Amino acid sequence: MNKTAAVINDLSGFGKCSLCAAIGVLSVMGVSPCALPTAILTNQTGYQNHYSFDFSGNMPKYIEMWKKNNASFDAVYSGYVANKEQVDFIGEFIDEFRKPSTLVLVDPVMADNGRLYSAYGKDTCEKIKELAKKADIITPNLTELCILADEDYELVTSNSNSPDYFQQIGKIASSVVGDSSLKIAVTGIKTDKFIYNGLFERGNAEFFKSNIYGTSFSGTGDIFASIVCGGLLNGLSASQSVQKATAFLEEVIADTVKEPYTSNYGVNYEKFLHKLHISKE
Ligand code: PXL
Repeated sequence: MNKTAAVINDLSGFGKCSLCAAIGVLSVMGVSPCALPTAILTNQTGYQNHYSFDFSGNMPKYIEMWKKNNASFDAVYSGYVANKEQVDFIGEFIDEFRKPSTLVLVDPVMADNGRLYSAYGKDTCEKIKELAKKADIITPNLTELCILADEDYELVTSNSNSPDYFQQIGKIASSVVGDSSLKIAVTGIKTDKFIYNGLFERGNAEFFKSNIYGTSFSGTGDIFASIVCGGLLNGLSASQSVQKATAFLEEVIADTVKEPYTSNYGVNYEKFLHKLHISKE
């Protein structure tokens, strides 16, 4: 039987992100996603016009009904929240459904390119910092890592071409790990020449290089986190999973920029999804 992942994230009509990305990626990797929406949006919030239906009022029913139905998950994977109370809810959900073998992946969605997303305030970020401590692995972008570590993103990235940049980011990641066993997969570490994803695990740092294509795209963080989740549930190491996600996104982005594109619409990943297929035969 397929492994199952409870995916707590929003459902956006446009943006190729969140639940849309997670459902496609996990399914092709042989993992059954069980969707718990945090909000239903016409499109992700980067678009100038969007409408968000906050799903908070319905979320407790999921814990109640899923428990009554004896639901059980191999992973709990959370992402975008519509308000700070939902962060408490996710913590509760993890407490209710976590078994010793459960993978808890928290994607601490908050911000990108140095800017908070429009639905996020400081108090939500403070709660997400606490939620991250419950995870086995988190998948922040560099902006989110800086928020988790109380570091100034502008200051950190102003050092991006110095020889000690990667060491500096390693130290920032270590400050978030503290003496826990948390793993951190960080996306979007940019230098003049390349963009890297990093993996920080048990005091080790590894970096995975990609070419730069000039723009960031909606949904790539969600595709990344979903591949890492699927990889880990398929028995890949964190390093193998991050490598797989990095290589996949590099190919997808290289293809996306061959045609007219918009950052808000997201990437041409659908035609590449088959490459993530993991056969269980
Ligand atoms: O991919 C991050 C994300 C997820 N969900 C919504 C968003 C964003 C980023 O803007 O707006 C609704």
